[in-house]
Amino acid sequence: MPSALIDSSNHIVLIAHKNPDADSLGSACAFYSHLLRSQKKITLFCVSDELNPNLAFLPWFDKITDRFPEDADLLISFDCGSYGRLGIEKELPLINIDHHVSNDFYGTHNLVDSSAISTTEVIYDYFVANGIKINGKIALSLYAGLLDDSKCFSAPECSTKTFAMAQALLELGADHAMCIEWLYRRRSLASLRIRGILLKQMKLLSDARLAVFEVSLPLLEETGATISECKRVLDEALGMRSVQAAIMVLEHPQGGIKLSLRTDGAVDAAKIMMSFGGGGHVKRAGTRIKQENCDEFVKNIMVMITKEFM
Ligand SMILES: [Mn+2]
Repeated sequence: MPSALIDSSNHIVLIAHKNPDADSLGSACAFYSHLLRSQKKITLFCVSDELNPNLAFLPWFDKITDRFPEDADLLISFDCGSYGRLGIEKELPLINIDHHVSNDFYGTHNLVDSSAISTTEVIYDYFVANGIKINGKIALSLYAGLLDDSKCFSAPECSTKTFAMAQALLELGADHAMCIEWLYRRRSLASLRIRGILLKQMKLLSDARLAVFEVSLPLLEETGATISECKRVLDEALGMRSVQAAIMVLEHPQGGIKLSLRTDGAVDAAKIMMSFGGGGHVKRAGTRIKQENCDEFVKNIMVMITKEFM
């Protein structure tokens, strides 16, 4: 059991994935609060040096570091479907806590539940099962991940369990208004500008079943939008009645391209992205292609998606 590994370690590093979202960071922050009660050294680590400022309301946000400690003896990763998403390579025991269907069980121990709507749900279940007390900071962190991964409780996967967990966390001190304000209401000028441009440039293919967005590097620079701000239009496109899949081809500032795919579930996004080195969930998945000329890749992916419509 993971608890034996935790008990026998001295310095635990909690890892959120590259460019972390509210689920990954919320999970790590919740676990940080929990482990602070032990007499161990705990480090909250993320390889990305620039974190989304909309996540700054999470407890311990200012404790997150991109410097990996030398005396670490245990790693715990949160919301990372594959080892590559951690952005580090260390020969240390690892507990992998996640909910991605594409998770490849890279940990020494794997606490993976692909039926969970968020990684924070996996952690909530673990805390409840082990009688671990959930304080206000933990409740807020877990709620943030639940709210974000359920798309503000609008995802069709929301179940009675989702709402029961939400109720329990609110009763334990999670602040709903604060999460909504930071995760949904606060938007930058750049994010509104890019939204307008991308919706205007959206292409519809295959009888308007596939929506395609292209984001060039100059467009990113000119608007100042972040990658996650760009990706919001994917869900909006899926709101169109004819659209079953929406894809974004984004020129990555560090070279190559980033592909993000959202589907209504009829097309398995994780399966498609896994065949191009990525991963994710049935309805949302992505991959990063680092080579320079990616046109052939993109063409193949489009063909694969359209084939799934048959
Ligand atoms: Mn997640």
